[in-house]
Amino acid sequence: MQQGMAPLTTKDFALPQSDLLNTYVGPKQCSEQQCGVAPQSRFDCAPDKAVSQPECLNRGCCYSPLHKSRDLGAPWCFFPSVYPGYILGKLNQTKGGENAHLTRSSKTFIPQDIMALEMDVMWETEARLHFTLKDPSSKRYEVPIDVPKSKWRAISPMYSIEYSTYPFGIIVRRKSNRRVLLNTTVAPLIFADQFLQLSTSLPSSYISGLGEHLTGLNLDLNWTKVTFWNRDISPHRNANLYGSHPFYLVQEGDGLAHGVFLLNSNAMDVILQPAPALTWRTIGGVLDFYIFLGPDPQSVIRQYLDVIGYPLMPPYWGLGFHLCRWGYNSTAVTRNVVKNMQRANFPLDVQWNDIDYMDSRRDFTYNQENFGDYPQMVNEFHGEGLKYIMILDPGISSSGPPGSYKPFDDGLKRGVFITNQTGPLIGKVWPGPTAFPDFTNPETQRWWTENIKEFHAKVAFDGLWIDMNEPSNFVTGSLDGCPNNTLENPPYVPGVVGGRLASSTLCASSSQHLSSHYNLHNLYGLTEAIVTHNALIEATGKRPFVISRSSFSSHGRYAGHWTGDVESTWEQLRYTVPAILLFNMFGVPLVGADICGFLGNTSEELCVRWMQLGAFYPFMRNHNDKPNTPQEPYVFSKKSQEAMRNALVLRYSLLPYLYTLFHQAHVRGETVARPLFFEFPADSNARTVDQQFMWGDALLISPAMEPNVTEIAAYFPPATWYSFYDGSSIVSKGQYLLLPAPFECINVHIRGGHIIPQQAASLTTTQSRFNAFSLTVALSRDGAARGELFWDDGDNLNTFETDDYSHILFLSNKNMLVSEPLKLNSAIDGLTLQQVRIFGVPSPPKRVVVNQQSTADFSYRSDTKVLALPSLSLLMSDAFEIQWL
Ligand code: MIG
Repeated sequence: MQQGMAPLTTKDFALPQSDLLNTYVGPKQCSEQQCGVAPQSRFDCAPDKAVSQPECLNRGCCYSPLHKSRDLGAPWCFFPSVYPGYILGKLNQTKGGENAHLTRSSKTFIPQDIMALEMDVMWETEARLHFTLKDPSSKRYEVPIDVPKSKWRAISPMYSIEYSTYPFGIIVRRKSNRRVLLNTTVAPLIFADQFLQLSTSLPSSYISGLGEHLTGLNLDLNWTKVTFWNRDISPHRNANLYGSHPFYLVQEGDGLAHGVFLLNSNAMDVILQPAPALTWRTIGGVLDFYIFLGPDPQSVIRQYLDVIGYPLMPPYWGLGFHLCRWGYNSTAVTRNVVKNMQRANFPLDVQWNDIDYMDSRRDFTYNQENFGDYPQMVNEFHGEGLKYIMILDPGISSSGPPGSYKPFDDGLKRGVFITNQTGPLIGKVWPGPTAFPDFTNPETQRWWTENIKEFHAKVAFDGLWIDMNEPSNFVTGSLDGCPNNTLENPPYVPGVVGGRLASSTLCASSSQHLSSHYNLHNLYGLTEAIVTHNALIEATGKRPFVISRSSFSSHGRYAGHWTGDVESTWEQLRYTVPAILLFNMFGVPLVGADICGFLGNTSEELCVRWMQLGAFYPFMRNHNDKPNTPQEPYVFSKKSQEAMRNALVLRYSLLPYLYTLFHQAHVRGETVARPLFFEFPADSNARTVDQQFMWGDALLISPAMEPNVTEIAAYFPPATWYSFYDGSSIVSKGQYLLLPAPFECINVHIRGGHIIPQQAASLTTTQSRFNAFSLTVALSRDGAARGELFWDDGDNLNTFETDDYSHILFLSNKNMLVSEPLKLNSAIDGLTLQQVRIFGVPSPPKRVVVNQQSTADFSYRSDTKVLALPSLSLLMSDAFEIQWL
């Protein structure tokens, strides 16, 4: 089909002049036929309020009540199949694609329709299509993140585009199979000042994304409303949670996938319906859509990250175990925690403190009573090879007498806070009355950086934990409430918890440097993360490590995330798997949930199972709420401690592999923890699996997440899999298997064809980074495998960008394993390879040859078919060759 120029004949009819009336369209225009829409395909014509039949007809819509229980959620008042909308003007060819004007002659039922729009369609790359709809006559707010620009249109795009002239619509197909990926003709485009809506059909019902919400990996299309408005609320179903990622990925059903991103930070709803179809409904900004054609899931993510940015490279220590709780209320208690961990032989890299360290809960202070020797404590931790992180909240105490708290006095003078009509908006958080830094203001950025540097000069923290940055507020809007205006009370309020935009946060109409809080609210956490990331670089000169509760698209370039206040329940444990996978899809691979749960008391069994799963969270932290019984690993029975220690030791042994995965995420836009369907996109059984997951392309993790289980059913996509513990193999055609789920360990399998670099565990990564390496080689059916190691000094800035790293390939084929150092630097000097395990060696070798020399130092087990070389001493920096004959 001709690119971009082929109108749809069915929809392409001219509007009669007599219909160009600037009024509502009366019911007479809705013929019976136009209202004959199946319930699942109805698009809501009354999203703003409940309407009666006459009101509905007066909107020019169809009214037809439905059986309540059968069609629960389907609208009774819905758009007819043709509803007056925008007319597409002449398409002009541009360098990057095409451009046109859209006009409408009749108004909708929403106030302030924008009657003329400009559409820009940019064929940015072969796989990425970008289109915007804007108001050409007045500049509207746009999300201030850097996105790539392409000058020329892609020469052989994977997509073709068709337009419907009236009512305007756009149809995007996958050229290879003509599949319709996007079809906005299914419902009218509405573009009013505070109500922008676009609907599309979906080519399948397997849709993932649209975070942050408590959902499975696949979203429920049964009339679900997904609301974006960053909010401090413990993870609940159907609630807008801490972050916003208006991006989805669709598995098309035959292994192909595509993604759609709406770059818009306003309060928003997305409506999912069983047609299958979806409606984007935002209350500000512009419509700025990207479509990524993959064609496989991982490529879709890379293409999304090409737009929002690839994830940062975390420091090596950041992948170790982190321990925290609210209520470590003195240095003595905090030191004791570390001592107890060490005494019980639990690896621990990073000790944390919550707001307990602060003086009157104010940022950039510490209380002399219980934290008098705070700086010394942190130095001691450093002396033991540990790192240290503490919390910062954005709210700055505003109620002390002038001269008593410099961050506020200075900030006030410098105008760094979000304002209302009278001055800084004052809300209430932990320290009492607080002002809120406006991180979009360059002066605030300088002020925040100076405060971080000054505090760092006293307390040498290594990373920062930024909480409460939705931003959270204990009062609605401000201590003085909020004014009554259209930003506080827009004509349409998305389905936010609390029913008001200001609920649990700031007044929407408060002002920030770049725009109103109404527009910028969802960016508060992101902008704080960016500034904090930059400030840490200035303070430490090292790779920054920031964990933030609130986030928005592109967050992963600057920081990681934890999933907030999860309850210590089995159900919440299970939900953390899709949560971690979704954040990997959002480009935030540095993500974890509070191990053992945050809210409420944990139980010993839950905590053990959570530690086992948590050992496979890319970011691994145990954190607990203040009133709860303790849940540090050392408080439990010997048996449980043993199980937790096993999990920690396993994770630490896998850190070279995990670190390499983070490198691949950083340079290639990959995911670290990923759903099974990313690796097996054509396997229909894998589509919905979200109680198991993979690390990279090689490890399959199958956690036990129910009480009292001794077995679990785990899915094995078609491949050869080996138990990571003993190398026994499973050849799967794509089937569920019952696995023993002993209390002592988590099920982990390695996929045939892969090689995992490992290193013996120690109590910190400071030590373990010097231990001997080992390799686990899992041969494919045809006896081949490959793997790689990225290695560098672990916390210097930009080691990849400045070429200061080592990169080694491991290849196995035809009874031979070789290493190929592609690049070496001093970080790998002196490190040795001590052990190699080769899984899937069919028969006992007669001879094993290491670098041309026969060795007798090997073992072979005929039951598991594992060949082991237990005591090599090869330099990692030297190419080696191991043969078994
Ligand atoms: O209003 O700093 O999600 O991890 O322990 C609660 C105290 C504030 C919420 C965080 C939680 C943290 C807690 N914070």
